[in-house]
Amino acid sequence: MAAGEAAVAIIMGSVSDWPTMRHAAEILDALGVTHEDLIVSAHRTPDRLTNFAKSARDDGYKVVIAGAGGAAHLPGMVAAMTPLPVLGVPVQSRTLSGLDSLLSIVQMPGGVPVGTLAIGEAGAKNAGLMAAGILALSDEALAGRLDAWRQAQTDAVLEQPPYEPS
Ligand code: RP5
Repeated sequence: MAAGEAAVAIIMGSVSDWPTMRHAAEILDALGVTHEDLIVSAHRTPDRLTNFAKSARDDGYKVVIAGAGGAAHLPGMVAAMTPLPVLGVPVQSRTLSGLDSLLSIVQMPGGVPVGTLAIGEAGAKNAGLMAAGILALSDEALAGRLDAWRQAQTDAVLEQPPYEPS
């Protein structure tokens, strides 16, 4: 997707983050929200990070979802260089199960916000939903699709566990 066509940028520190971050992409697809998915590493591709973050608003993005694991500086560094809302997803790391990612992302200094979600798949999914919620504030059709998605989720909850015939 060319710059200017996607409402949401989903960026991640490594291709190894995609199995987590694809859950954000899937929610946005289900809600009809355009997104572009990019690998942008704070440590391995710092110039790519700077170029992305400094031009993100002019490129037409409205929300950035940033996922990273371990020493997860990506969401905070992007937030330092763009006024767009940045939603951070702590990716579950092998060594510390994502607690390192969570603390790296959530403990921003006052003045540079990153909206931090839960560790892993749930966080990525909720980042997609939150991005859609932000966009829905100025998009009635999307607000309707989001309401329908939530209603379907509610309708899918059983009132009782399914008993096995004995
Ligand atoms: C972080 O380091 C990435 O966000 C990823 O979660 C983690 C491991 O990256 P790889 O070594 O798998 O590329 O920068």
